[in-house]
Amino acid sequence: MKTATSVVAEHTVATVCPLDCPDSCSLDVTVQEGRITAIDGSHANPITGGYICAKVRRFTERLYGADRLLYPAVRKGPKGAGTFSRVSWDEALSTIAERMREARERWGGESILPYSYGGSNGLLTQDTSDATLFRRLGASRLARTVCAAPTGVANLALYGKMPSVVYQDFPEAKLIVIWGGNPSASGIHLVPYIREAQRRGARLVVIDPRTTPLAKQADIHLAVRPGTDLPVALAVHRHLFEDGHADRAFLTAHTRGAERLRERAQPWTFERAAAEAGVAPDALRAFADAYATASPALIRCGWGPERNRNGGSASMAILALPAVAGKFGVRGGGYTMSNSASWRIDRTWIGSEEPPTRLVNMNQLGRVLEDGDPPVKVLFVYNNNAAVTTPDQRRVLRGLDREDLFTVVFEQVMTDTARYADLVLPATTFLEGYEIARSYGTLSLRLGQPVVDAAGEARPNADVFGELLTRLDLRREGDPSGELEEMLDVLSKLPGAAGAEISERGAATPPFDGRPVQFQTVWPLTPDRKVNLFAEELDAQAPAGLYGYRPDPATPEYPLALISPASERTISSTLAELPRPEVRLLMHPDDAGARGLSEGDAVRVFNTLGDVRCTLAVGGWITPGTVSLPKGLWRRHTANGYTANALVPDSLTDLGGGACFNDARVQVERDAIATRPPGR
Ligand SMILES: Nc1nc2c(c(=O)[nH]1)N[C@H]1C(S)=C(S)[C@@H](COP(=O)(O)OP(=O)(O)OC[C@H]3O[C@@H](n4cnc5c(=O)[nH]c(N)nc54)[C@H](O)[C@@H]3O)O[C@H]1N2
Ligand SMILES: Nc1nc2c(c(=O)[nH]1)N[C@H]1C(S)=C(S)[C@@H](COP(=O)(O)OP(=O)(O)OC[C@H]3O[C@@H](n4cnc5c(=O)[nH]c(N)nc54)[C@H](O)[C@@H]3O)O[C@H]1N2
Ligand code: SF4
Ligand SMILES: [Mo]
Repeated sequence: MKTATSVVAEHTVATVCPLDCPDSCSLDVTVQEGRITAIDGSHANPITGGYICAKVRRFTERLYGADRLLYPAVRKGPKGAGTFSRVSWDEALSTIAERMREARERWGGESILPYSYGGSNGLLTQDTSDATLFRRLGASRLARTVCAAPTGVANLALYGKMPSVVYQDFPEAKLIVIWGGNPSASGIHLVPYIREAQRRGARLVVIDPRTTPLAKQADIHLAVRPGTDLPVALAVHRHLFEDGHADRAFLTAHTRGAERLRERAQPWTFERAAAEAGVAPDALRAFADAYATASPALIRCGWGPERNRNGGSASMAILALPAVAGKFGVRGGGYTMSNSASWRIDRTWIGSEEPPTRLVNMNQLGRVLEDGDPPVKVLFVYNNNAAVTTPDQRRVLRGLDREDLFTVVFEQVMTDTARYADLVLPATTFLEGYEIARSYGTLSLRLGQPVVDAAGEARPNADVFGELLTRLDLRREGDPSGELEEMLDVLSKLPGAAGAEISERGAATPPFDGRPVQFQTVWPLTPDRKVNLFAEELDAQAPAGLYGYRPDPATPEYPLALISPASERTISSTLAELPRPEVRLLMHPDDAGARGLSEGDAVRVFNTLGDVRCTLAVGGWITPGTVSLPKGLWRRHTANGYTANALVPDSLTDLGGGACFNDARVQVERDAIATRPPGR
């Protein structure tokens, strides 16, 4: 029985999860005496349905954990060692301002490189005062290409990023194709809608080198070799055109370039594409037939197909299928890609008054740190953990190790990147500040609000970049100052009534009733409102032409394709500091047998770029010839402190300058060091 003394004042605050995940969950956060005691899903966003993922339920372990950064600090000891001593904010900010001034005077503004990606992924913590600061400084610009660049180019070229099918309409489909996506880990709230469709009789196709949880339940699973989606999709196009399944009326009325696409698909017979992808031609034919004849048919394109040399053309070919097959115009038909553009929020004004400067592709960070001209002298990392999430990790670490580089890392926890900082700044989390969270899975735009006070001296991005604007004499009249003003400024720039609605009730009314139907309520946003099946400018950009296939980079020395997909433990590398079971490289039994390896062995995964030492898991749920390590590992998770990115080349995708994470080709052997007897 509760007595008066045992009742501790407890209250619940409603907010939203802004992390880089398509679901954008609405949260109920329980607070007791100024500390968060529980985080759970609410029903404010119907998609959340009262539950959230296990990792964000554990977010308090990050908030109050030993890795949390509480004070600004300067490096003591060698770079990478992670030894720091506390300084005041005033001292930290004046040091940064001084170093930036110095670099700009001596080496030019472009010697300053801001480096950031999603972080809290909302509209407030990036592309606001940070962008203003770096543009006015004349710093190098960053091409944010580590994710979604190829799919973004494809979706823009084909459809002008037309809004796409949301989770709620998946149950309307009679055929669902999950193409290189694993929502069971990377967007868990989609899964019940797929199951509902299956209950209603829909067929499920999964195209993935791994037997993902959904692949296990699929009617057809094409376990393709990574990087071969382009031939697979082109073989389906060929079939549609050749066997009378192409929707001629739709093609004439709503598309251009169909003939060029047909020509490029022509060489890809089922047999040839299947051989390239390592699947049975009959299975590929069965998929093509099922797709041609089902309605509504829905393709959910994930981010697996984009992360290789053919990623742009592959995404184009996949997303073009519903146009050629005539799958639009019905609820539950068409495609799903990122919906982040669906709110039509224009942020191109940011820094547009400043002259353009050098554009650095973020996937080549190591390269620019080593060989940049002008050299990078000040690196300012925020919303990102480059030391583990960027290709060619060894080169990135060599760059971060440069004694003449002044690195600032603005972070929530002591990440592997923060360990390389000359100066670390503590950042608030989404539970300690405001955020405007825009979903890219469904259509939701919600306000996140501070639930508790900031830990230690942590400060929000807006405050820190705003303060630097002042200290560098770059502040102009009308610039918002501090987090609250910045938020009001962002709200005032949102289209239509969105800003007012968010101020009033914390959420904006989604466009198209939140459930767009492609070619019924939403149409392509291309200049001529048609689907552009063959963008000439992309044909000129792609090294092998648009829809041109570049062969597998495997060699006899490095025959295995290494992939590193999203795991349920982290969001990219966020939350990787939490305890987890031992990390293992997954390998098919045939590949293990051929190397005399078995479950639990210490192995060395290597190529010319580097090696990763870890433990082996053997299982049939990955296709032979492909091995897998989780995305988002920290250096502490492997025996030698390297992650999958130590094996990933910094080459770029055919379109969009994207990362080729899944073009890593490797060999695996027993780890001679680890198996040496102790005391060597
Ligand atoms: N739990 C969790 N959720 C996340 C994230 C996370 O790290 N953890 N990350 C978030 C972010 S940043 C993103 S971008 C999304 C990504 O979400 P997803 O679209 O699911 O992307 P990935 O996990 O990269 O890969 C998806 C699937 O593609 C397969 N795959 C790999 N290479 C290929 C290929 O060449 N072809 C095909 N057909 N399949 C391939 C992989 O085996 C994997 O099952 O998830 C977001 N959600
Ligand atoms: N091998 C391999 N590597 C990959 C991928 C892969 O599939 N394979 N996937 C790639 C993909 S899809 C993505 S999106 C990238 C993501 O790579 P990153 O952009 O590095 O993402 P995270 O690892 O989540 O790191 C984000 C950091 O931002 C910090 N942060 C969050 N909110 C704030 C804030 O408000 N202020 C400040 N100052 N900091 C904040 C977090 O604490 C976290 O450490 O990783 C890529 N890396
Ligand atoms: S990470 Fe995704 S599933 Fe987890 S709480 Fe956030 S939005 Fe929801
Ligand atoms: Mo991503």
